[in-house]
Amino acid sequence: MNPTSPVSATSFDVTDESQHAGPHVGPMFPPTHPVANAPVGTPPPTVDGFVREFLHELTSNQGVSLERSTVNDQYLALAQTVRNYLSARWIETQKKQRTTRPKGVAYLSAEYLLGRQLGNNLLATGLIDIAEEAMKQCGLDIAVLRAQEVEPGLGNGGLGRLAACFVDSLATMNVPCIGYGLRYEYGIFRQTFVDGQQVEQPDTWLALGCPWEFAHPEHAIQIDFGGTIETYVDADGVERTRWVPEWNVLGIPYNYMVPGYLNGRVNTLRLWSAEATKAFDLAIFNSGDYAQAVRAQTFAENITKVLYPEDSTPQGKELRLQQQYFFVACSLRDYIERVLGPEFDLHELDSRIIFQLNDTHPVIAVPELMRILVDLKGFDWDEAWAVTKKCFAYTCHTLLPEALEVWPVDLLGRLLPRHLEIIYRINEEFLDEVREAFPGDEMRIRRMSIVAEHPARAVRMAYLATVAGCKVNGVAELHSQLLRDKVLPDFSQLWPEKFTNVTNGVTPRRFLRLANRGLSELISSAIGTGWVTDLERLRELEPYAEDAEFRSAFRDVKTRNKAKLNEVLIARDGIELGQDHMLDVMVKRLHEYKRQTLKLLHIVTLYNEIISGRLDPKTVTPRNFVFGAKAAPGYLMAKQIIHLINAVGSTVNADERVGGVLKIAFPPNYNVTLAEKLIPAADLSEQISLAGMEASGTGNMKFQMNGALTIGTDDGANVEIRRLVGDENFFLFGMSEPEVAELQAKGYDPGTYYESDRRLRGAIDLIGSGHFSGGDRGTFGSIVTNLVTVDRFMALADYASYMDAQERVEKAYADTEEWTRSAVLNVARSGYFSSDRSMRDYIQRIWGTPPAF
Ligand code: 26W
Repeated sequence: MNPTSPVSATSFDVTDESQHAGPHVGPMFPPTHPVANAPVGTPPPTVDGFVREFLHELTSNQGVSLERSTVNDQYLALAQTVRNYLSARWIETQKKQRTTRPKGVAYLSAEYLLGRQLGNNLLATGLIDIAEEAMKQCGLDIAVLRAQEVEPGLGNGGLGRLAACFVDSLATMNVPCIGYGLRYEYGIFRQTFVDGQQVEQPDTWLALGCPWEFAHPEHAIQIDFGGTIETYVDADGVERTRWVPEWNVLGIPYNYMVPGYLNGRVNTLRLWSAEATKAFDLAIFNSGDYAQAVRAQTFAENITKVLYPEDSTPQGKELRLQQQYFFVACSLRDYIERVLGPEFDLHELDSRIIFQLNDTHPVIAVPELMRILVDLKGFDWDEAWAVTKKCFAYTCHTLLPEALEVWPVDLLGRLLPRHLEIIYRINEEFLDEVREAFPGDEMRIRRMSIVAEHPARAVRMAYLATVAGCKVNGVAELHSQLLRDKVLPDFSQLWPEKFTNVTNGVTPRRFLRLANRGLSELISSAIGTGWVTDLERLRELEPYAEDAEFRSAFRDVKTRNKAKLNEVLIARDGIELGQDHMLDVMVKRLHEYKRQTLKLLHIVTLYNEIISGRLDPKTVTPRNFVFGAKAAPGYLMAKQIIHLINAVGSTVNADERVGGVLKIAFPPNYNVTLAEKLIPAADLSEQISLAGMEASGTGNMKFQMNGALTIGTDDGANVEIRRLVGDENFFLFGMSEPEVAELQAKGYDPGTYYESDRRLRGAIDLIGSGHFSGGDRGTFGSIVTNLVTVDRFMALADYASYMDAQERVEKAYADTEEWTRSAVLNVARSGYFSSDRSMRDYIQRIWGTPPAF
């Protein structure tokens, strides 16, 4: 035991979630009684009071009695009850804000991958125990009600989940923030497998009703598109430009509450939904062609119909540009006209707001603000530009060249003619500045132009964001460095002070406190509950790594989390994992740069060595390999890799020679809800992208926080994770980024690795032989050919080193006590990866927003 904070053995006795329901269990988290921060006059919530409110909601909102109610009725009534507690605090927050008028952050993001809301909102209000007991008194199991919620999957992956973590942290830190985005009617597709192949189903997340949104159709905003521009002379004799648009739609705001953790603050997330304007209705009445007019109405509503499921290769689709302009135009108008109001002097705009651009998706906001100031508010150009430059900051989330958005000039000109004209002028003046700094360097001018000439004229949105933004940041140290040196080198040379780094983080409320109740309680029993809002305090766990009793309790938590995961996978997909196996998890979008194939090569090698008699399965560490990944529907190679994972899975799982020591599971439809089950159960976290490709990664942080050890390359935030946990608590492998660059420069030939490594060749040949495809060599032929001849992301070059690292993993795992020691240290050193710290960095380095009401 650590002498400074003696903890009795029994206090490590971590019980199962369901056993914590009763009132007898002392609250580990004195969910500081919600009344502590409730608005004045709010009665203290009691179990009885909660039951009454719940039953009231059930009858008045759902119109059913408890006896006749469905699980959906019960879920909606419970959500409504919680929402009532929150909305009082929400109104209070807004009231205070209207009086103090602090500077705030407007986070502009096309994606928010929120995950389920009920659990999070219960946690934030301190109502978990009361609600649990209240439901019990009604004869209901709150876990069943929580499982009824369909998560709002309004994002693709890392970027959207990051936005959700950031708004959670800002609310918890008492920073005024409004999140703006799109309310897609269909979020990220639901993934199913048919014969091992991905089939996409629509995500009908709104079908059973969403109790968390507040629609405000009365605050609709009209957004224009198309048409032409004209010049005219205003009353003062000044020549001005005006946009004469051709068509328009309405933006309807839907508000969502973003509660801080037990602090009484509730910020707002405002998502926009597109509807047809009255003009369409009129057209329907006046038109001889009724059907055509109704089609026109549907056309308007298409804008927010569906989230584009591509998460790295922009398709340049017109509808996507419509989405982007639609949501930022709504958001700017909303902030300027509704939040600030007509009296506000827009010369001072930067004293009240900073618009943070979450990647390039909202960058069309830059010319939109210029248009508002110049065309609508009568600013002269220089004045408007001076304001605009102070109000935007840009975060880049990628390094893949194909992920950098460009919009063809003809498309932009057709949809937003005035904006294109404004972009041209921004570019002209910017290039003058470059000419002045680098006289006679025409190559540089061409390289830096916001408007690319080849292959077709197009606007480079990252350049526009860099020119307009007061700051540009990458999302991990290595990424920010590469952003400066490789993606935007000319810009960082011109404006070195513009560039900065903010390493990503994740919210410990959702990903530790809520997802891993067992570990949370163990931690709190040792160091108290302060870590939930001050994650660096996890450091105080370090001495407990040396404490055998603590380690044993820590292992018990893992074991229980694995058992829970088993239950979930059996119920959800009929998947049974091996008992007492190491849990090795790779969950993330399917992309070649992330190298799911490298993971497969490891598995297929082990399998091949076993069935060829070279490896005795009894000497292999029993392992469950769990994958979770969605492929963009149009990304064929990614879909084939999914097919291959499933094929390898069914073959290996069924092969008796393996004796069950290798088990492969690929539950479909990986999402936030499943992540919350998988991550707390994991022993090993796979973060194996080619160095220099993964901007940051955030799954890596969630695994570390939950006590998994990482096997990973020196890429993205892995670099910082390894530095913090120490080499001895991290399985590093593979080339470093400079080594990758060097190999690329000298010419990479995957064939040489294939030829010279027997095990590698064996694994690849086994796939090529049709062993996993009923003897058909064609099925996975293109994966094999691609690996052996192209291998853009150098899986073969890192294979040997990866296999080595996996052997180190096996050895380390065999020493249970040492492994647990490492796992505890991983948790203790994960404090830096709280999104609260990321937010502090944004505040200090970019926003200058003092946390205030
Ligand atoms: C279709 C165009 C497009 C292009 C890029 C859509 C989406 C993107 C995103 C920038 C991809 C993305 O989600 N990037 C991830 O952002 C995370 C949060 O910063 C990082 O942790 C991941 O490393 C990065 O891949």
